Amino acid sequence: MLRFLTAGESHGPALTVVVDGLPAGVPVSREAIDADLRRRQGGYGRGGRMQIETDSAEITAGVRHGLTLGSPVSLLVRNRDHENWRDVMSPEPQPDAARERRRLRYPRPGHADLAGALKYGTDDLRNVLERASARETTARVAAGALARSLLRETGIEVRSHVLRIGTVALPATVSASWDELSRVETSAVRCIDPATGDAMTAEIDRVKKDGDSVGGVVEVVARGVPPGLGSFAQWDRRLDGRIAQALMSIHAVKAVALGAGFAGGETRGSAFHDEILWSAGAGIERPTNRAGGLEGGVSNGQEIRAAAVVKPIPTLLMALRSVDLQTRQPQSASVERSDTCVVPAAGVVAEAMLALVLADALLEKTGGDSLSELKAHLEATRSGQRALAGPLDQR
Ligand code: EPS
Repeated sequence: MLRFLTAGESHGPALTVVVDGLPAGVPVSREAIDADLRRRQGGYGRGGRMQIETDSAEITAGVRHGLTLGSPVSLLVRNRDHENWRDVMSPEPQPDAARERRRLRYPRPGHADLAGALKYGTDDLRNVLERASARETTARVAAGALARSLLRETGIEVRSHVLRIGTVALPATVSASWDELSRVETSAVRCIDPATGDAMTAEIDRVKKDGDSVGGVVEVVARGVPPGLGSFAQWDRRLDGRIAQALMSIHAVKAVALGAGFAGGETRGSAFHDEILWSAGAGIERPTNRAGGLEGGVSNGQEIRAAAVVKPIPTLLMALRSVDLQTRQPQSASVERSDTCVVPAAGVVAEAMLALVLADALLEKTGGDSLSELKAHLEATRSGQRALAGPLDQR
């Protein structure tokens, strides 16, 4: 229902995203998009590039007087750094010197360099890494801000926080409450606990001093999600699978867990599943949420909770062993200016991806060409659900 495509190279002129399928009447503000772009640029451990960029989205289609028209929305974020790469990244033919100046021949273990070179049959890794770069997530966050705006209109909100950076983690028993999650906006590492946050920044400092990089784990949480999004009727309609794919598609993500995730493999059923209670005043209630708001591939009305493991980024000052693709001789991997840790930023990207998946699933459930039509359909759904499972006085 809601589709988006991004385009753009890391040091090219701009990133572009086209979002198709938003109903008419959704509020869109450049300030709100830019606020999310700013959050993605932040986080302790970023490198020099973020000092150059001040990401800001130009709205080039699909919005009139602050509201979507129902037509595709197109956003453009210019790369300021492109000024320094004009000839290297020029779409026009250039003298060989421009290509040679920033040619990369020594693939970085863990990056797309080698797999991309073999895929496209090139020994100039620049042609691969420019698009494989996590710079692309800028466009996803811009698209996510549109999805978030639609969701906000229906009472659905998405937040994220950092569970772990390297060896420093929140205790596994801590489940961040919705209010605690709002605190992370003032934390350099987007951690709910200031002491753990300080230990995380110290970990990043240590790693940076060694010329190394460090990964971590983020959790993304959505509340206000109505029951019944997604479907168990077909494998590819399951909301759990769609969320996992969206999060796994984020650069550097190596594992995704929904709710208690991997603990499900080591816990008995009686201690794992979330019991179903009912009271006249509150209707159906769930005392726990180990399922992460998803049962049978369908949202169950609880908070949706998903965690993603972000590997350490592959560009290391302390370069790993690699091979010169031209001479086949051993060679240390290429070193580009880079970040030490992108885990806090990955949380903001995860929010965008979750918002896009939820907006898609919501539109699938409600339909509606305009926001008011969507809201009316959603209210009819909610009222049916209250009659089935809500408090007695709402039947
Ligand atoms: C990235 C390398 C670095 C990061 C970049 C991702 O960029 P540069 O090569 O220009 O220093 O800063 O991330 C971003 C530009 C961004 O906006 O997040 C890479 O190779 O993946």
